[in-house]
Amino acid sequence: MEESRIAQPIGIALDRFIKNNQEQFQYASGELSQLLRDIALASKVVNREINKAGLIDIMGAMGSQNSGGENQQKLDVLANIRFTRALSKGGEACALISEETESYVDLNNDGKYVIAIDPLDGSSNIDVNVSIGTIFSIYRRISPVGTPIQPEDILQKGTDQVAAGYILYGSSTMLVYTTGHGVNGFTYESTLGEYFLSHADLRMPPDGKIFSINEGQSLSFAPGVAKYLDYCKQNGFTARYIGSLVADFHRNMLKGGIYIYPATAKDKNGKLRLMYECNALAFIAEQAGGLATDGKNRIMEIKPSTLHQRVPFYVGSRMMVEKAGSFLN
Ligand code: P6P
Repeated sequence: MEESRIAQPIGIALDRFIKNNQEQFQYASGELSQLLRDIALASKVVNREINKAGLIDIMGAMGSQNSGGENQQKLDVLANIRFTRALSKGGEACALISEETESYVDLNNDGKYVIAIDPLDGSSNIDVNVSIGTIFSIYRRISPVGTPIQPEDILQKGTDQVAAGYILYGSSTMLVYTTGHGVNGFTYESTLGEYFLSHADLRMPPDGKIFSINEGQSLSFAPGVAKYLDYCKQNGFTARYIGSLVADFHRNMLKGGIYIYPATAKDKNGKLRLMYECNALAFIAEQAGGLATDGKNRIMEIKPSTLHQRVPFYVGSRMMVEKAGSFLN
């Protein structure tokens, strides 16, 4: 059944849009507004720091590593601080799962929501001025409000998400999110410090001719992946790989396409993280008519076993993801 999508005029401010739609949110509506407001606020601060990165000493590596052993960029750490602080002050979140912290962060036992976030994905692109992004998922806690966080609050399946989104710090900065009633995109107007609806009820083209994959690792791809790439080339598809997941995903969302990060010799389960990268983009893709799998299974059906679990990731236009799967299985 087509869920109700309240049409909103292009140009409406994010706050007003959230208020106009909050009765669609199946839980206490004001809380979602507060959570999204907290995330939007933090993104405005991160956006400002990204835009002046070349002018102040926040480029380059920290000299430390994150939970996955990846070198942290200075802006990774800054972004993590900004989002953690905004969500902590907001009071709605009880726990935060972040790529930048080994365990989850206990925020507030009275909070009703768990946030999973990649504060700044693709941050190695910062120094070369390539688009980067923030990716987030919002879950409802399972254990009683007011009690300590439990493991079941943290390791929830993607189908349990109540909202998800990304911020793309690109030629313009955009916030794109869903609460399960379609996908809407907002463009940031920095002189006003506000996001405005620019892409109402986004729909991912059911098919496409763009494939995004790092073929530098193709020698270690499974045969089915190699065969699918041959199929793309034999049919004259275009290769586009920015090296920044949110940017590649957003382009495929608008133009149609598939993004693939498969298992490789280096990353036996792929490189991308289920909890704070794949689930959020899978939710958005499906809400826009697309599809996300690990090559075989629907991403959002995967039961997480660890916080920083990696999964192979095939996401984009439904017919392309299905076609890729037909070569793999
Ligand atoms: P590779 C960035 O580190 C990231 O997580 C995604 O944003 C991007 O698509 C991918 O990894 C790039 O990885 O191995 O192709 O450099």
